[in-house]
Amino acid sequence: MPTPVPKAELHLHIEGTLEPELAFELAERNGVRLPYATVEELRTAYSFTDLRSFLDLYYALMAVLRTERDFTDLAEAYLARAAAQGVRHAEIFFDPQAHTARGVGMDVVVRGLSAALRAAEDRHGVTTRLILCFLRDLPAEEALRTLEEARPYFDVISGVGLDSAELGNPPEKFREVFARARAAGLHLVAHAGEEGPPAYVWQALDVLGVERVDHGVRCMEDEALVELLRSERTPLTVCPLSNVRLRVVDRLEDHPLPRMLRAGLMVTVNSDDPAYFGGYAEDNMRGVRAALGLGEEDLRTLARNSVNAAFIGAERRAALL
Ligand code: ES4
Ligand code: ZN
Repeated sequence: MPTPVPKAELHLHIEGTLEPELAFELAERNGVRLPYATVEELRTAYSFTDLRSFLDLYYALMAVLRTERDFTDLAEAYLARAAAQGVRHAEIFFDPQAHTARGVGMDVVVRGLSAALRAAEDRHGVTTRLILCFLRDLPAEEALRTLEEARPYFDVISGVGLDSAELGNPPEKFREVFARARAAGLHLVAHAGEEGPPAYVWQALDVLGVERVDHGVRCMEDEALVELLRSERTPLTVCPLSNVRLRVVDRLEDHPLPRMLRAGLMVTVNSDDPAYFGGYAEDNMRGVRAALGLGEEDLRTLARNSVNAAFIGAERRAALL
């Protein structure tokens, strides 16, 4: 691969970095039986047609993640790949409810992940943040309980987000939990406008008070919303390969990214669940360059936006720009 452009990754689910090879290795180590005979058979299953079929496999495979070491190995494998793709700073989502529901403790998840994150700066020159995501298809009370369970770890958790099945689970459902996270000094982001309508993006901004919108591509259906996002310079963490795999767009060639850039939106390019969607950060950059005819100037803008939208201090920002 030619030298990738230095950038920040701001939309990455650590559980979505589980490659079939590591899934088998962890299954064996933990005595978990996977309903697939070979790595190839599992790799074949990593192809779906919508968010629901993706999420079904994504949650099922988490059964192999049991110990602190498993979470450390998962994050370490991701950080090595990310560094090789020019990622200099990574803000990493995790889904604690998908683990605590299986009897794996918050302590195991957070301590396992943060061990890998702590080592990443020395090992790879990659700085990191950890963002706790609430599963929006579960009741708001469970999100509140999860936030309280995570409170002892707020020193290593930078923010909260909102993910999983969007339709029928609008941001306003999580008004109280986001207010509480804000009061604790955490950063706020939310998935909105991926499969959900522009109204969900409005709610994420107005009701939850998010600083960035994850995906947000459907904002393009609402002129007033585009104008607000543009004038406020609200970052949108767009995930092109994910949008193709989950049929948010039919083909990469149809992706609204160039229109979003021309509209003056602060867009960034990210990988979402790279083990499942066919590529890591630079693969997404190369994909949009090839399919959408973006030039060097656009690619520099996307990389610069990612650094400017990161939850980092002035000194690290200056070092990355
Ligand atoms: C996700 Cl692509 C996507 N959308 C919503 N929730 C998610 N969790 C992991 N990947
Ligand atoms: Zn996502």
